[in-house]
Parts: sequence; C-alpha cells; structure tokens
Amino acid sequence: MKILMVLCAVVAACYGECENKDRSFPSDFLFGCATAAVQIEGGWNADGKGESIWDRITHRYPELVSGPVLNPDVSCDSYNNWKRDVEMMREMGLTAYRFSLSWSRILPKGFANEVNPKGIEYYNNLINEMVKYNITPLVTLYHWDLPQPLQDLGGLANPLITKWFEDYARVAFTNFGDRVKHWITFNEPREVCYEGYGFNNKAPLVNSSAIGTYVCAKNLVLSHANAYHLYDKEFKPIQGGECGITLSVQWFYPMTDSAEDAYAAEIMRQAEWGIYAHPIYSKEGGFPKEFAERVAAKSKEQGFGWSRLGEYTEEEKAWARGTSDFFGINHYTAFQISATKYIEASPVPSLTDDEGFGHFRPAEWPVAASAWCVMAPNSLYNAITFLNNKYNPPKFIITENGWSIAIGRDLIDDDRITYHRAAWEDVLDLLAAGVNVKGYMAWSLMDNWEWLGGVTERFGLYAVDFEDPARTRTARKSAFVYKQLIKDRCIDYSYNPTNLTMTIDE
Ligand code: PNW
Repeated sequence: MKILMVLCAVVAACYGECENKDRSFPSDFLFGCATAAVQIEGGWNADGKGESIWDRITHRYPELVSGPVLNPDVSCDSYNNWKRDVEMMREMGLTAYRFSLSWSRILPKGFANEVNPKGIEYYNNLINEMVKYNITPLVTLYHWDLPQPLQDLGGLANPLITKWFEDYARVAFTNFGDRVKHWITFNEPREVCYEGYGFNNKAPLVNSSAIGTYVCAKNLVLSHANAYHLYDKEFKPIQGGECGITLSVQWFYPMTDSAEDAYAAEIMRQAEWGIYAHPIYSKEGGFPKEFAERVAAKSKEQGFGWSRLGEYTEEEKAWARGTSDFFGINHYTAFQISATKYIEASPVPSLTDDEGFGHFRPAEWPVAASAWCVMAPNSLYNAITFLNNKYNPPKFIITENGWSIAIGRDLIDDDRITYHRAAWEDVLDLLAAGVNVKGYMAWSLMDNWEWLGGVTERFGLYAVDFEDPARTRTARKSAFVYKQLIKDRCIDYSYNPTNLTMTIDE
C-alpha cells in the first residue's frame, strides 16, 4: 500500500493533477490508437501477398498522389516494425489498438481456397505481442484494400461480394478469434462507396456517383450482415467476442433554426451515413425514408424506371437489421447545412445532386492540414447524442478521431492536443449523460500513408521519418498528453510536457 502511495505521488509529480477528478473515465474504458493495413504495413508484395486495389491504382497512376511518397509499397514498414509498434503502445500505456487485416496478404487472390501462411503468421505475431502486454486488439476486416482479382469481377458492385467477404471473414475468425474479441467488418462504408465507387479519390476510382455509390452501399451492408451472422452463429458461442461496423459520421448542423434547414441537415445525415446506419441499427430496416423518397422522385424525373438508390427486400431488411454488437464511430469534422444558401451546382444525376443542399464552415472553425478536417464545437458529442437517440445501439466505440499537421512540422503539435482534449471533453459529457461509450481510438498511432494525400497529412501521435529506411518513429507532444490521460483517466490542462523523452512505465 505504501509503495502504491509513493508511486502515485511520483506519478502525480510527473503528470500534475486533474483539476476536476470527478470528471474521469471509467477504469474499463478502452484507450487506444487506430491504423490501417495499407497505411502502415508496406511489404506490398512480400511473402506471397497479392495485389490490392491500392497497389493497382498507385502503380498505374502515381500522379494522383501528393507529395514525396507516391505509393504504399513500404509506408511505415510495419510488416517489419511490428515489435516497435507494440512498444509505442506500451510507452503510451494504451489498453487497446485497432488495426486492419490486409485481405490480400491473407488470401492473395481474394478467395478462401488459397490462404497465405506468411500472412497468418504476420498477424499472429502482432496479436500475440499485444496480448502479451494486455493490449486489447480491435480488428477491422476491411479498411479499403480489396484484392484486385475481386475488383476485376466488379468488387463491391458485384452482389457476390457478400459470399466472398463471408469466406474471408471465416478465415479471420478461425485463425485469430481465440485472441481477438472485437471485430469490425468494414471501415467507413461512405468512404468505400462514395469516394471509391461514386467518386475518384479512393480506389478503385469508379466515379459513378449516382449509381455506383448506392449499388455498393447495399452490397456492403449485406456483406457485413453475412459476416455478422457467421460470427454470431458459429464463433461467438465459442469465442465469446463481438462484431460490429464502423461508420464515418461527420456532423451536420442546421445553419439556422428554420424547419427547412432542419430538413436539409437531416437529408445530409441520411445521405452520408444514414444509408448505412439505417439498415443495420433502425427497427424497420432498409434505407432511410426521406432520402429514399427524394432519390426515387429524382430518378423518375431523370427518366429512370427505378430508384437509383435501390431497395431492400423484406428478407434482406430482416437479415441486416440488428447486425452489430456496437456502433463504431469515426468522427473528425462537421458542416453547417442550409436549405437555401451556399448550394453548389452538381452533375445530374449524382449523390451530391440527390443531397442538393448547401454546406458551410464558419471561418472561426480551425482547419487541419487536411482541408476537409475542421474542428467544430462539440461535434462528436452532437453526433453520438443524435445516433443514441435515434438508434439506441447497445454501445458506442469511437474507432477513430484525429487531427493532421503539415509535412515538416516538428514534434510540438499543440493544435492536435487542443483537438483531442476537446473530443475527450465531449466523451466525458456523453458518459455523464449516460451514453454507453466504451472506448476511444486516436487516429493515428503514427504518421502514415494518407491515401492520395501520400505522407503530406500527418495524423500521428508519433512522427515517422519516411526518408529513413528504418522508418524511425518519435513520440510527439500529443503522445505524452494521451499518456497522461490514460494514466490519470482525466484531462489535465496544466500538463504541458517539455522533455519529450518517451519511456515505458512499468
Ligand atoms: C478516415 N471526412 O477517413 C480513414 O478511416 C482513415 O484511413 C484515414 O487515414 C483517416 O480518416 C484520416 O483521413 C476519413 O470527410 C476521411 O469526414 C474523410 C472523412 C472522415 C474519415
């Protein structure tokens, strides 16, 4: 007991005191960081890994990528540096880590008839190292890197994806489910379907906004549902874990308190994430009503004999409904939405025309190095409160939240610290309001390959030197501030570290 008190005194001296100890996180709250396979692993063709859609587009069209690193061939080289990655988790005292499996590292051609033992070994090593230090793995099955052979057959536009994904999920559950108890089927359907199939800033660059986005949306949700039911029926009874999905949830404030702006903001929510959330989390299932009516009406006007959004049969609705043990939230940013102002012309037909309202961001909302990412007041609190009231899911896990700085910035990232502390305040407010939030994953453990942004947008709590073949990682100030939070379970504004020498506290 004495030793404990001395230890606590030392810790308090190192970390200061939180002003208000009553506002603290529960002891079982999961504090982690998140990453994704393409963004950190490298080893793009190492040891039998197959080609993914990101390998394909970056090798074919390197000009699409900004900055000095044009492809994810090596990125942070976590394929070789996984021990160091776990060491960083231990330095900060993380209790969880969210990473994704590369489908084509495990199934080089995408199909389950050919499993790559070296791929299984890589993830076993990583998982075992984490488990050794009591770091809970949260594993994403699909973080945007479809095997190219499946894309050649249409990828998420082919309804057979539901079977291919289920087969892949079975391989993952079978090999890793004894140690992995938190499964996330898909990361961010909106980014997969809109940015990849509806637009051309994510692989596979299909750029079919009015049709591709929606075809993908339903196929993705049904693929998720297949994996969920597989887990629920065959694995959960033995392995005892949980399976859910992560949506990208930007917050849309109505610009004024008019009924028109309220409707406009609601349409944006339905279009951007409701088309994925509603089939899974609502009682009635299927696509959200108001947006479905809007797309149906527009489709008719435009000469289509059917709604471009598509629809769920009653059987599909029942199959997808309730298929998530938690609601994974990736949240970064927000907009004000207006029914009358700031409306930009969109191609007809398109998702943005189907949405059809104006977006605005007040100048006082700070902007990250990623132009799309602004810090808006209480946006995380508002988004989760809305979802909790609307869907009342069993629990929430914040699976990503983060802030980018520009290339060349040093280790002092006070703007990131301000962003994260504001988000943590939101989480404390949610907990105080009785919302069941179980964890928070900062994006990201380290700087990484930010898709078509290359390495120009740096989200890491650790900096990575991409010019160094060893890809040396160095803790930024924000890593120390996160460590303080995890240790004390409360936010200490007086903690302002100047000595950035990171060590593991035993
Ligand atoms: C996420 N938005 O993408 C992804 O899951 C990560 O892979 C990515 O590196 C990270 O955020 C940072 O970009 C998002 O517009 C992209 O709100 C855009 C948005 C949200 C998330």
